[in-house]
Amino acid sequence: MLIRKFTLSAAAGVLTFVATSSIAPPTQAAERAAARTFRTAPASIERLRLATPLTRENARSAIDPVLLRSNGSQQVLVRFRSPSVAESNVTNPADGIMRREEIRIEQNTFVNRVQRLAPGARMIAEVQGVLNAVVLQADSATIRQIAADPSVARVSRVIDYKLDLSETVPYITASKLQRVNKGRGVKVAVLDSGIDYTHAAFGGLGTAAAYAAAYGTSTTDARNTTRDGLFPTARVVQDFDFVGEAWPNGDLAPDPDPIDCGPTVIDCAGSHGTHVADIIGGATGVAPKVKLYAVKVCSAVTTSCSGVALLQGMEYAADPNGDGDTSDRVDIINMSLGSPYGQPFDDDLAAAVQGATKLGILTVASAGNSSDKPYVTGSPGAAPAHCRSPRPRCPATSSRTST
Ligand SMILES: [Ca+2]
Ligand SMILES: [Ca+2]
Ligand SMILES: [Ca+2]
Repeated sequence: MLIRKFTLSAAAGVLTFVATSSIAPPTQAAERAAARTFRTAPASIERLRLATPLTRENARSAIDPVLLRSNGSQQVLVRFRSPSVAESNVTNPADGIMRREEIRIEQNTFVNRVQRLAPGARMIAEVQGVLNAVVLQADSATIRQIAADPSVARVSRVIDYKLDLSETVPYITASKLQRVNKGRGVKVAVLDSGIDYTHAAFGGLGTAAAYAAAYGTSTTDARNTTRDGLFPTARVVQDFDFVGEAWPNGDLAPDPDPIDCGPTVIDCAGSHGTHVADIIGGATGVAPKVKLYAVKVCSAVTTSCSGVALLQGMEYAADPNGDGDTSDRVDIINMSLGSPYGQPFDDDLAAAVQGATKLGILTVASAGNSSDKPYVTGSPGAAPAHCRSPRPRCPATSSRTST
């Protein structure tokens, strides 16, 4: 048997519902495509359309025009003409430290000048490394004077950003479903790099101390091989680690704790599974009431996923307690991963997807992450799984859906 290596998809939101029963003849498909009404972008994006195109030149005005129309005290970001540490092309750490101190002196001198013009102005933040800039709290009446300082390149608004999921849920029309059921009663196995079940998005404490208690402080820490009395939790209810922390640089080393290897751990490439699980069933996810099964099948130190562990993980999802009775199977298996160019007839994981579908499990897998080239879907997303009707958990339609 050829054991493929599967790779975590870069964009967890690019998914294909694998379960299909038939492919419509080309003529019908073409007619449906011609009649399809495409959704418009979310309203918040429509509102962002510009009356005139944004160009490099008109984007570089010295003062953000919105600030000139503002009143009262404002937070403004002031960028300077002199280069940041990053822009200074320093070649050793000592020069970088020296350049940072030069910039800091320049910034403090500038702030002193501003406070002589506007005594109420104060500095909120300063950066020298990635950008040479300070953030000021200043009265809008003084903005032109601030921008006139010879060291200043630009004065602009401080823009706050928001989590992408806040618009994703309504855009994929999941909001309508959430009004009916937020996934309550649905079991979803996330076959990935594990889940950080101590994360606040899953009802955990969300502290570094809680994570360290569950994972430890290095990939060789024994705490990432044991449940330590910290698992299961209310949201992440079942789990298994089919990989361990060393593979592919060492042997597969299964253990009962699939906690994801997070960024606080040295030499760690994890977190993908936690990210995917948050999209699915985190506090602000698509279906925040689902029960998550954390099935670790991907490496903690690379982006590879073990073909062996994936098959074992699918088997686990179909019969979590291993007693041969699949009535305890999950409802959905999510695999945000794939192998480029895989085809259903020569891929064992695709065959396993078909088997899981016959057991009544809907499998969701990534597709379209390999750019615009032939066979872009890859495997197991290309699996021609059949859903036997009338199984209550089978999709009602027979269409393949890419989102
Ligand atoms: Ca542990
Ligand atoms: Ca483990
Ligand atoms: Ca069972």
